[in-house]
Amino acid sequence: MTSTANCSIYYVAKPLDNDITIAYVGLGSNLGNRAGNLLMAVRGLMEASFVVHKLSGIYETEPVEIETDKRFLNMVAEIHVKNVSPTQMMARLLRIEYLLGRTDKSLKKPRTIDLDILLFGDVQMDSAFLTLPHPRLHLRRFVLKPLAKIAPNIVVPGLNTEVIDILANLDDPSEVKRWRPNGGVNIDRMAETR
Ligand code: PH2
Ligand code: MG
Ligand code: MG
Repeated sequence: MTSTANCSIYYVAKPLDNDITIAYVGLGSNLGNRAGNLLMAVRGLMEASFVVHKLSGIYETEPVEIETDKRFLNMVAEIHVKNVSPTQMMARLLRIEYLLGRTDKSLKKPRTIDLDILLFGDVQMDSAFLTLPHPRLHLRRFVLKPLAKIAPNIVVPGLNTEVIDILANLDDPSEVKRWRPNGGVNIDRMAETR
């Protein structure tokens, strides 16, 4: 048996990467193969060198403030970002939207895929191109419910309130239900997921 009694301590904690920012992206689709579009967007995020750290479950949601009666599938991703500014990140998201066939950017139209930065660390900014945190994040159940599953205790900059508390006091009556493939017929076979 080897003795370790006289060994010096060589475990040195790896220094934290200070240049990593945790961002949250909202994904939404209400046109075509909605679940396929969400997952192709996740793939697009990874191909664009974003580290997808967590994904919420997928929710089927009633359209809010938009001229369509087609229900959305929405989800939220936690992304670890390194050496990319919020504006650069948004540009990459727009490219993914475009590659997935979103050519009509009219605000009130159905969309194959919509990718919005909800939070980018504690950045607060307001430019013509991008507002952070997302200006309607705190009003929307279809964002807050999935976000609260993966980041309940994140404090939203500017509001200084945790996501879970914003959700608890929300008065958006729109329906947001967990969506499962195939109507959830094989739910008993699926692991408990977010
Ligand atoms: N996106 C909008 C407007 N309304 N409603 C739901 N349920 N889901 C969305 O993703 C959504 C919306 C603007 O981007
Ligand atoms: Mg949007
Ligand atoms: Mg958008």
